[in-house]
Formats: sequence, C-alpha cells, structure tokens
Amino acid sequence: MRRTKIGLILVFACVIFASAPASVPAQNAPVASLFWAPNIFFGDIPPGGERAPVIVFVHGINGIAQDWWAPPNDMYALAFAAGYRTAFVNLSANGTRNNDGIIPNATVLRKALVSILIKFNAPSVYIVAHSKGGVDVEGAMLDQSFSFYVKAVFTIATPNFGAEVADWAASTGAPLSPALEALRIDRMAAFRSIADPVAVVAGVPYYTISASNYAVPPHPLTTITGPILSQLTGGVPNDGVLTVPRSRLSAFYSFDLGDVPVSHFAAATGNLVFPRINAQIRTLEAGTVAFKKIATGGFSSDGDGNALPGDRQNSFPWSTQWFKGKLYVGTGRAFLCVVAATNDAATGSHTYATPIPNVECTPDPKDLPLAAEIWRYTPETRSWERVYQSPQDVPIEFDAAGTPTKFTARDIAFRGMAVFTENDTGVERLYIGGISASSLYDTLPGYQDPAVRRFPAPRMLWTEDGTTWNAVPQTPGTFFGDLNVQTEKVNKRGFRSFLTLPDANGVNRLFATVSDLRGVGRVIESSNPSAGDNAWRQVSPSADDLPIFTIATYRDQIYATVGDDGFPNGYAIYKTDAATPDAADPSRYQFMPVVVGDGSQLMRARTAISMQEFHGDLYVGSDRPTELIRIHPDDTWDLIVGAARMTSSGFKVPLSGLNKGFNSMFNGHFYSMAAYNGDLYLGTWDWSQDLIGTPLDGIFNYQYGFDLFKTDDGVHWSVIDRRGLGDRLNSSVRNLEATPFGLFVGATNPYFGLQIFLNSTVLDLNRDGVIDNDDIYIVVSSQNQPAESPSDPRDLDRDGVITLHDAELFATQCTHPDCSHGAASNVDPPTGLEAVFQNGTPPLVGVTWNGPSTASRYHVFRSDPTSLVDLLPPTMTIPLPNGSTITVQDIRNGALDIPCQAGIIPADFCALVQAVRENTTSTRGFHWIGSTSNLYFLDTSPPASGDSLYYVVAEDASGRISEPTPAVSTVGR
Ligand SMILES: [Ca+2]
Ligand SMILES: [Ca+2]
Repeated sequence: MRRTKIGLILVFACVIFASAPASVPAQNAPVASLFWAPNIFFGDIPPGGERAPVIVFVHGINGIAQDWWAPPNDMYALAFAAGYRTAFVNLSANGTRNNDGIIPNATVLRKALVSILIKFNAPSVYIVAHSKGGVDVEGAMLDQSFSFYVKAVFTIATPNFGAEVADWAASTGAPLSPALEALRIDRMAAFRSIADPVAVVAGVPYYTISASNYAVPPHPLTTITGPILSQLTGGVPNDGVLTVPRSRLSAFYSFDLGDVPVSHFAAATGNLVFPRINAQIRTLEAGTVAFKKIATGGFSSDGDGNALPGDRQNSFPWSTQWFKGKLYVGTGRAFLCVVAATNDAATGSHTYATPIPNVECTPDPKDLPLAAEIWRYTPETRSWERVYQSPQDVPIEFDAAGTPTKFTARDIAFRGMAVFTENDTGVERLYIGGISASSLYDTLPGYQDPAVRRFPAPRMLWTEDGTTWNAVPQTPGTFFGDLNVQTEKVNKRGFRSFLTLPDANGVNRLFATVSDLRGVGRVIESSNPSAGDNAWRQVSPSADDLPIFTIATYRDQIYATVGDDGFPNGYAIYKTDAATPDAADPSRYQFMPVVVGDGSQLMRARTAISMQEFHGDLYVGSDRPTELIRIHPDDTWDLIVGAARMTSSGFKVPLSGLNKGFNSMFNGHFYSMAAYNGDLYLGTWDWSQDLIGTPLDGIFNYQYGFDLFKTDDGVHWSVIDRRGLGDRLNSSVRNLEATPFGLFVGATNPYFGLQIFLNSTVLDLNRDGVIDNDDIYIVVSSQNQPAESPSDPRDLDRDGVITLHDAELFATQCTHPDCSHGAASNVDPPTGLEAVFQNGTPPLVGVTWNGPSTASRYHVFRSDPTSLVDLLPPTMTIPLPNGSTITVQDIRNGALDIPCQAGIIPADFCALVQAVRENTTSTRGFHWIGSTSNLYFLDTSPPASGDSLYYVVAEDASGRISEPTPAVSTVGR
C-alpha cells in the first residue's frame, strides 16, 4: 500500500522535475455575473491563486469598471500577473459612467463587498480606488460592518480635501453633477470632520498616491485647468483637477506613497502605480503568507473553518510541547475575567464589575467557565482533538451544614510542559503543570480555616500516550501534597516553567517552577516525578529572596530569570550547576549571579520573561521596559535591543540600533523565542489593545496586535508582522514551538479565543516558496541515507534515517492538495542593508544594499517615529484606572511618578506615563517611499529627527517580491 502510493509520487515528482515550468496563461477580461450582481466584474483567478489576497478596484468620477482593463490601462493584467484575485465595481448599476454622490455610491459599495467576500470565500479585501471613488470608499468605511473586512485602502488622485475644479464649476452657476457637488472644498471639509474620527478608530490604514503633472498626457480638461490652478496656488503641483496636498489624508491613519507625474485621469494606470501598491500589499501580507492559521476562536474552529468543540474562553495557549510526533497545547481560560476576579479577591476592589470591551465574563465570578483544556494537533492529518478537560470538582460554595453547593475547575490553566525520560523504564512521558483557582476563591468563607479545609494544591499531570492523563500523587503532609501550604510570601498557585537535565551520573531530573499567578516562584526538582509526594523537593532559595520566573538549560546548567516588585535594582539572571549545595542551606543548590540589575534605570524591568539559546549564546527578553540581551559562554553579555544605558558591567548601547520594545512602547513582554530553520524568532505581548474604549484608542490602534520578529545573526532583525498576524486582538505570542513539521505560534486572544499558526518553511527543501513534488523528490532521492544531523529536515519522522516514510509524511504537508507546483515562488531578499543619516538642509538618508542576481528592481520602505508630544496635546484628559482624570501636561509634570513607582497604578498605565514623561517616540507602519533598479536610494525627505527605520524588498522580472530585509535604524551613525 505504502509502496504503491510513494511509487506514484516518485513518478509524478520525476515528471514534474524534468518538465519545463508551465507558462502563465493570459488572463481573460473580467466578467460580470448576474448571480452575484451585474455591476461586479470578477477577474480570472491566477494559477495557484485560489486563496490569494483579493483586490477590489473602484473607478473614479465619470468612470466605469472597464477603465481598469481597457487599453492602455494594464492594471488588471498586472494584478493578475502578480497573483491577486480581483473584482471591479461599477458604481452605476446600469453600467453607465457614474456621477453620483457619496451616499448612493457608498451604498453600492457596501452591497458589492458582501457579494465579493462570499464569491471568493475571502476573510477580507484590499481596495484600490481612483479619484472620487476613494471618497465613495471612505463613505462606505463609515460603516463598521464594511471597514471590518477591509485590510487597507489605496486612494489614487482622490480629492480627499475637495477639488478646486469643483469650486470653479460651481462658481459658473451651471448645475453640477452630484459627484462634482460632493467634491466642493467646503463639502469635503464637512465630510472630513465626520470621516476622519471614524477612520482613526477603525484602524484600517490608508495609502495615498497623488498625481502631480496636469500636462502628461495632454487631456482636454487638465491642459487648460492645470496652468490656472498652478498660478492660483503659487505653483503647488496639481493634476489639473486638484492640488497634490488635497489628495493626502491625516497622518493619524494614512501613509503617503508619493506622486506620479501625470494628470488626474491617467493616474490610475497600472504600470505607474501598481508596483508600489503591490510592494505595499506584499509586505503587509508577508507574515500571514508565511504563517498559516490552523486554529482559531479558542479551538472553536480549525484554519479551514471546520468546527471544533473549543470556545472563545480558551484565551491563552499557555503551554505548548512537541511529543511523539504531535503538538500539545495547554490552555488558560477566561483570562481577563480571571485577572479582574483575582484583583477583587486580593484587594477587595470591584474591577470585575467593570465590563471589558469584547470580553464575556459571567455575572458571578464563581460561575466562570474555567476548566482548562489540553489539545493535540496531528500534522499529517492536519487535525485537532481535545484530549483533556479539567474536572469541575473544587467546592466554592457551601450550605449551612458545610455541604458543597457549587464547584469550580481543578485546573484553570496548564502553563508549562516538558518531555521526561523515566529513569526506571526509559519511556518518554509528557508532564504538564496546572494552575489552581486559589487566586480567585481561596478567600471565600469556606476556606478561612485551614483546619477545616484548604484550597486544593495545584496539580501536575503526566501521560505516555497523550490521551490518558494521570495526576502526580499529592498526599497531604508530603512536599508535593503540601503545595497549598503557603510557606513564603510569594504564593504557590501553579507551575510555570519546566526543563529536564541529567545529573553527572546520567540520572534524568525534571525541574519546574512553582509560582504565583503572576508567574513568580521557586524551582523544584525530581528524578522520579510521577511518584509525587516526597519524590520532589525545592532546590532554589526562598522565592522571597530569589524570585525566579523562567528557567532554561544553557551549557548544561540552569539559567534562571530573577526579579519581582521591590527586588533591588531590576531584573537579574542567575545560574546553577544543579549540583553544588548552597552554603546557607545545603538542601538547596547554589545560584550564582550572571547579570545583575544596576539600579540606574528610571523604570526597571520587574523580571525577564523568555530565554533561548541561538548560535551558542543565550538570548534573554525582559518585562517592561522591554530589552533583549544575549549572554556569551563566558557569561559576559551584550545589549541587543533596548535603551542605551549604564549597567553593572559598563555602558552598553543596543547592537541592533533598536530601542526598547523594538521601538514600540507597547511591547510589554519579549514573551517567547524559538530557534527555527536558521533563524531566531521573537514574539511579544503588545498591550496597546488595552486602550480600546479609552480616548487613546484611535491614536494608537495601528499598534494593536502582537509583534513578531526574526534574525539570522542576533543583531539584524526583520519585522515579520506588527499587527497580530492578521488579527489585531491577538495580544501576545505566548509560545513559539519549533518542531520537525514547522514553527507553531501560540497566539493569545483574550477577547475571542486563542489562535494557532504554523510556518512550514523548513519543509521547503529547495527554497522556492512552495512545498511540492520537487521537495518530495529531494527526500526520495536521499532515501536510506542517515540523517545529517538530529534536525535534518528530510528526516521528518526523526528516526535517524531518510526513508520513504519521510517522503510520505512530506506529501501530507504540500502547499497545494496534489503536491503540484504553486504560483508562489521565492525571490531572495537583498542583504547588507545600511542607512546613513546626513544632517543638513534638507536632511538626507542614503540607503544601500546588495542585491540578489534575480532582482530587476527594489522597493524601499520607511517607518517613521512619531513623538508623543505630537500625538497627545497637553490639554488632553486621560481617565485614570480609579475613574478620575488627568491631563497630559499633569503627567508630563510628574503628577503620577510617585503612584507609579509605588505600584499603586497598573504597570500598563505606568508604561504610558513613563512614555509621556520621556516623550517617547512611537513607531508607525512601514510604507513604500521609492523604487529603483540601483543598489542605493537617496531618501530626500526623511523625518528631521533622523531615527526612522528602513527596509528593502527585491522584485524580479515577473513581479515577484521578496520578503523584507532586516530593518535598519539610522540612529547612532
Ligand atoms: Ca519547495
Ligand atoms: Ca526518517
């Protein structure tokens, strides 16, 4: 059976391998479908483009849909060749040239979008609009049920601030068409006063392109109006209908993609504007192309939309682990409700009663659905199953006789996992650490007297087969049984961080941290972990003295991140050989400082969060203020990302040139890291979406969603995505799990449920951008060879030998169902990017790079810093967490310094306070600034502050775009 199947694949692979690449067929003209609506024309679907991004084209004043493909316009041809699905809307239902006003056209667009989304089965679209079509789109975007499905809008020569020509026409006294009437300057000013605030809150980016030369090509209207307009405006460039500045939009939600030197009616020509639109969309799409969503809504559906029995209350993929060829995910439930209820229990506050936007908490916190779940993904069948659900057996309400009347879950989250090889049997088991509900409920009346009843201890479970789960024994009076007896100020509410490390005699030991709900705790150890009870012991000092957050193995020792509120001088890194006894308490191990806080930072990171070995160094990411350091084998260390600062080992500047948070004050944790396919990946927790519903919502909403970065050398970092991989309510990358089948991303979404993504590029053996028969052929032709390393990607089952079984597994992971060639293909990105700022009038930035030989041109992108002074006016009032308000100027004057230092105000808010105090700059999205066939580009209009970031993409002769180079800063040059 297996041989037959593989034989067929082999034959097929050889045929494909030997054949010449198929030529791309020419596209047919878009056709309207009476079924969907006579005014929507659908373009051909490009080869392999069944799931490609969709672009909706909207014509301008006096236009029709055919304007986009009637010669000489090559817009549709270029969009098809670049692989997009396309739809072209006629704003007039009867197909005549349209001169209607904004409201009727916006109504047409709203109806059309529904049809387009259904026809393509697409989650969202890009919109490209010419002239007044852009204003019509902005009108449709006033409706959230429209803007929700739009990823970005490109306007070309759109009279966003009206058109001088409309005012002239009105001044003649002649009756105006509704379209022209709408474009009068005072009318558009009124429209802007409505549309701008809505656009700011919607958070959908606009990209504007202007037309600047009324004379090219000659046009009966613009050759007459252009010179007059130029004279009246003192030479401001115009397209014969409007001046360039009138086509731009507010910098709060738009990016300017420059001018094309043609007149108004020629500006929508494909070869003039499509290359920059394509480059911009490709870079916006880069993350979601590389990372496929395979589960969403807290396991309420898989990546193809098939229903799963999870729900949105699975907020957190709090632990992930690869075990026996499958991925396991432990969830945390109803996270923001738990935080509010915990806060109430700890402080007596009533934060639980305050509704949180997009979050459903039960009216009574004792009814919260908290039973944590364990899910399993089988890559070869691409299927998910729930393999465990915590029992609902902890009493939290009692009647007068003391009989329980209400119960909650035994485990409200599974926060850490590890694979451990048992010393007696040699079998591998998966261990998983739970969190109890004690932080919510142990202050309830039934738990006031420990002699009567103690809240149950947090549990640890283990499994050999992935479906049968066993609890580690916890007999009261033993070490493991008494984890609910609080012996230190830092509580024991659950397990967080796990690792395995053999001792000098080769005896395997499982280490775990026992922590409070925040994750601060101490290290315990066992060489027979499933025995529980007294087979475990604490091996680190008291968490009150050495508060440990995360542990990791580095050079056969255990490195631990250390810190807490009040811990002197900020976060630290300690290590232990897990053998030498502590002089003060020989029952514990000696922990030695590696990196210690220096106390010189205004605001100090409470602790460090993540650790990952890469290229022989240990990378460590911190809590706020977020910085990334790397520790060398001799325990010296570099600052990679963060504010230049004095440290206990001298003054350090960030080697990457990137400031704290990768230049975003909202990156509150460098949360997770993984080494995968030659790169180090880093995902963040971005707290900006906590501003939803506050006055700062619209100002910062372009920041919402976690950030994801990668580097191949530890110093030069590429931005994969800054907006949560397509969902801006994805607040953090809690786990990155590198596996033989790819890199899994566990994304927290505390609003609508966690999401899981998979990057499979390690299986693209010939690096052409698709997993297909060519890659299978490479595996088949290496059969019976030993794997070159333990992580040889061809040895997919990791049995040490490349066999037909590996090829068969490869065949389950193809980009397209039949393992045939896809349309997508790789272009190598440029290398060696540098940006040099030259202070002068005007300032200039010279950008240089080396190009791949296949590139025909390059697109340069820039991300501009925005100063908080410019974003937040001094008189703006900001509500405090306690309900009172304060002005920006008060904050700037230091009114909140003491409450923040004392920890009275939540850390998120104090991060904002600090940002205001320091006038932090906030980085905006990358936008296209120019194209060239040279290996250099001179940016003649950089922000004067000079601290922009740049990256470059390469485009080959067939219009394919590479992934971006690492982003480089001009700072410090
Ligand atoms: Ca391939
Ligand atoms: Ca194998």
